[in-house]
Amino acid sequence: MTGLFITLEGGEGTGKTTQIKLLAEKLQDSGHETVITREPGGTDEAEKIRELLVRRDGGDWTPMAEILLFFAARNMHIETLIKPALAEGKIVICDRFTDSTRAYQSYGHGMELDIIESLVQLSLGGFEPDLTFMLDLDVEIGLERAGKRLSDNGSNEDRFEQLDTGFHERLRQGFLEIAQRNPERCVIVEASQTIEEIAEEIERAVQERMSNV
Ligand code: T5A
Repeated sequence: MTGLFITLEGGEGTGKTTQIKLLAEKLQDSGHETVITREPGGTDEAEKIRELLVRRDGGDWTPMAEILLFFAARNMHIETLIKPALAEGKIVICDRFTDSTRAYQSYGHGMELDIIESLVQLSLGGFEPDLTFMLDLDVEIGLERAGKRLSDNGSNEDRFEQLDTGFHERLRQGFLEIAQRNPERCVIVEASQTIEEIAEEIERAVQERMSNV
């Protein structure tokens, strides 16, 4: 028996974390063993790499060093957490995955997409999610929501949100293009709907996917 690997993707404040919790609750209520995880991070080792990425202490990684850190964390994450959980038939729901590297590091920061695709092959053996939800939202609304979430939670992560609107518009476009190129895996979700409407849409798509497996 093999499980199902679901990822939620999108720009800042699009509601990924909110929806992951709701989806996991629904799946657990209907008897599915579910694992929630996130990137960068998800395992002890990968969370240490997350620390390196989110807090620069005044220094900076070169773009290539940054990408290699994301893939080092991802390799640990899939080998020690994601694949073993899937092998036990669990549903793994991950907050961001390789599509975030494609969107942020390539569409946002300009790294060649071919380099990222080579690293997917080299470090992950081409491993991809079974199902990806791309939460699409107006950039200004997303940044406003993300800002509110940070001030409510008192987060001390400071690295990623501080980029200009043009960067976030490129990200949004990037996620949409990735979804259009991978229609068998990706579902675009209009994230300006209410939390409940989005949750229903996601749950329906997951049920449909499970009934087709
Ligand atoms: N990164 C990551 C890369 O550059 N490359 C990579 O390869 C990877 C994996 C990680 C950062 O790392 C970068 C991208 C990121 O900058 P993170 O910790 O994952 O950051 O944080 P974000 O994903 O950026 O978290 P966000 O702040 O964007 O939040 P979410 O999870 O999208 O949104 P959520 O659910 O926390 O909601 C935000 C607020 O909006 C409200 C919520 O209640 C909350 O207050 N909200 C809604 N309000 C109205 N209507 C709705 N439908 C709502 N849904 C949620």
